Amino acid sequence: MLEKFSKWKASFSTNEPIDSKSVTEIPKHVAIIMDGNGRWAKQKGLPRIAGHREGMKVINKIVRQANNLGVEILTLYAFSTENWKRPKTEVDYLMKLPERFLGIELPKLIEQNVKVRLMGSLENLPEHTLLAVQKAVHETRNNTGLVLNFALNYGSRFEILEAMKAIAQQVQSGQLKEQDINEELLNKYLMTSDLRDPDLLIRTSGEIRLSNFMLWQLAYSEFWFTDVLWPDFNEEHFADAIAVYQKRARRYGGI
Ligand code: V0D
Repeated sequence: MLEKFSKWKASFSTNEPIDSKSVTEIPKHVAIIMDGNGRWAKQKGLPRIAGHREGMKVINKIVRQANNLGVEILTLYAFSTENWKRPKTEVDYLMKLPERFLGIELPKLIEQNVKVRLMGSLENLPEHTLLAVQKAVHETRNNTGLVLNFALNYGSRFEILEAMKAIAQQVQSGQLKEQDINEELLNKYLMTSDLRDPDLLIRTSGEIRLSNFMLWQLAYSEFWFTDVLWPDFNEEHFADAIAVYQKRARRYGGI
């Protein structure tokens, strides 16, 4: 029934109603747009790839801290469907980063009981990148700690369109009725079907936009923006974001 999406979906949506009590709690799902790597390099007179390399080093610090704080899911926006438009040399370098990162970090992630997960279309990735990420997913599949969800070649509109097409097919073949289409059903067709929605979105580098990231899933999330560039982002900034999240009243379109 959902075979087209079997590579993304593992089980039904676990989104649960959230009430005001969760305000003082640690956000269960934190999503981060890791922006500003190119700008960081430019400011230092270095090539853009130097910024990407430095940005990669920040990930393990934040993973460790998120895991220690009791965050359940950390989603990192690593490469968007739009990033293919960048110069080939930069794209080629970026595609080597998953292997480089995992070569160093996979044993440490396993040690920390982290479960690696991916969202995005993996079809267009180079073979070497695909093999590295699939190995990480496989070797951490039984881990029960932090879920580390890499958004790789991910675009939210593409994700929603693919879900719409799959639902349309089901309706056309008579397996679904129009009346069956609701939020819960759409959730099941998204690449996040086995994840709750993010509680907190962090974007670094001063840009105040979503850039096609998790448009559906961020409908009720708290947003936290900082001018800090991703390579300069550290545990203290992450703690600041969580503290702000904890102070904000969360209201769901009403009282
Ligand atoms: C560059 C800052 C880790 C953002 C971080 C291919 C831009 C460093 C990964 C990674 C990138 C992805 C999947 C995975 C393990 C690691 C990564 C890309 C870029 C895009 F399973 N860092 N990183 N992927 N950068």
